[in-house]
Amino acid sequence: MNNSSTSKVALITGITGQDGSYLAELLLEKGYQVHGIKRRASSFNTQRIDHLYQDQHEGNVNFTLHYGDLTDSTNIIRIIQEVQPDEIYNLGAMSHVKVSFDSPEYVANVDGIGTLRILEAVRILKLENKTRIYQASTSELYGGMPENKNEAGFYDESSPFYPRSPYGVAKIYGFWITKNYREAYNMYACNGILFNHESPRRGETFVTRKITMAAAAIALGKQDCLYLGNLDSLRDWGHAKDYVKAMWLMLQQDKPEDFVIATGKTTKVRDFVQMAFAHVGFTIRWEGTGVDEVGILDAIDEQKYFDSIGKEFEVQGSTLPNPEPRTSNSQLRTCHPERSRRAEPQTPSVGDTLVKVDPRYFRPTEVDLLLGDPTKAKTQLGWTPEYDLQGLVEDMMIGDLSAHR
Ligand code: NDP
Ligand code: GDR
Repeated sequence: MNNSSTSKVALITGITGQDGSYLAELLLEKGYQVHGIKRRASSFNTQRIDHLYQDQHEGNVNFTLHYGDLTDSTNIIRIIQEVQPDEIYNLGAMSHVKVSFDSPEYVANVDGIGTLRILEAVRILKLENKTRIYQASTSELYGGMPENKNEAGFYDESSPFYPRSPYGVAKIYGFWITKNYREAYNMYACNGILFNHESPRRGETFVTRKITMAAAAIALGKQDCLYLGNLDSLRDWGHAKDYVKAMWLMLQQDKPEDFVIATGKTTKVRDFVQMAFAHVGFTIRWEGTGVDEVGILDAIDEQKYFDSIGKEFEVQGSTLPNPEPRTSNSQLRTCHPERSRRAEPQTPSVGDTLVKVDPRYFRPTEVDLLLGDPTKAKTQLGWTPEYDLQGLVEDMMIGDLSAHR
């Protein structure tokens, strides 16, 4: 193991995920030796970190990947023993709330007991006085229960928990076992209670990324329609690049504590949809109610459209803007699930249905509203986010449009 320099050594579980990739970049910039645990998959799963990888034969290697899994204690103990990390960031998890209803036992094992495995490994290896641990806790612990908000209407470090999914329930075990090991064994172990954070690297089935990918593809005539679940849930969305900075700051304090990381603003899914489409000059109008609600293309700002897609895109099919609404028949045709990808690119016209509700994306129990108070992180950690929601949407839209180049 090449740990010869005096730089700090970090181990990241979940390094192939959204946060793991940004955190690895941040720590490498700070001069850390970064180790990550990746899972073996039948196809490559390292797209988010490939740019960080150096050929092991070229020397000066400060980025190392190890095969492993949070369900495998012996593997976790062996890797921690080899790496002797100063800091462990436990980001590995089955992180999709809806999917956790399908695989509840697996989620308990990875997201709940996986956290215990990390803590126990550090204890077994007698690294308590050397290794600091960050646990990826979540705003899902609050469950969006209105009565548990503070007087100002936010969730903060003192708000009670009421998880509403197998994911949330597994993560609450991770939260408490981290706190318990801190108190029982005097370990430096922190929970970051992070509210939703997104980026161009966000997994494609989370709602923001699903929306920005669809808005880009629809604008370019490569997709007909976006199918969503609950349009009215409210989320406190920040940028993952800002949030990994808070993770690092939490492990640099004199004593370990838990922190809420959030923007302090909340937005409906339907408003995020409108912001994403606005980036390409499309105005969306909502019609209908419940499962029959649709988002219709109400107007097109032609200048904005061409500015955002860039002149290098070749837009085929109908020219923009097309002021003629299509017939209701053609609206139905363009929104058929099995035809959501078009053989021939065709840009949408005013009057087209671009968004539809599909109850398949509803959850058995929903978290209706999340809104966090980051005051403690801002005052105690000096954490200052750079992105607001508009900046986040722009960054994601630019990323998803450029994927079509
Ligand atoms: P992602 O889903 O993008 O990444 C999850 C990572 O965990 C991936 O690297 C994945 O590997 C890995 N992983 C999954 N199962 C296992 C396993 N059994 N053993 C080892 N590794 C595993 O999540 P994010 O980056 O968005 O989130 C990072 C962490 O923060 C997660 O714990 C998440 O629950 C938590 N969190 C996220 C928030 C957000 O808004 N993004 C908010 C609050 C908390 P692979 O690539 O092979 O699938
Ligand atoms: P969330 O994120 O459940 O908050 O968990 P997600 O983006 O999946 O859902 C946010 C809200 O949007 C609604 N929604 C849809 N969600 C998805 N995925 N797909 C849809 O089509 C859709 N339509 C509407 C959802 O019902 C929900 O209300 C994320 C994850 O990153 C967790 O790991 C993390 O802990 C929390 O954020 C904080």
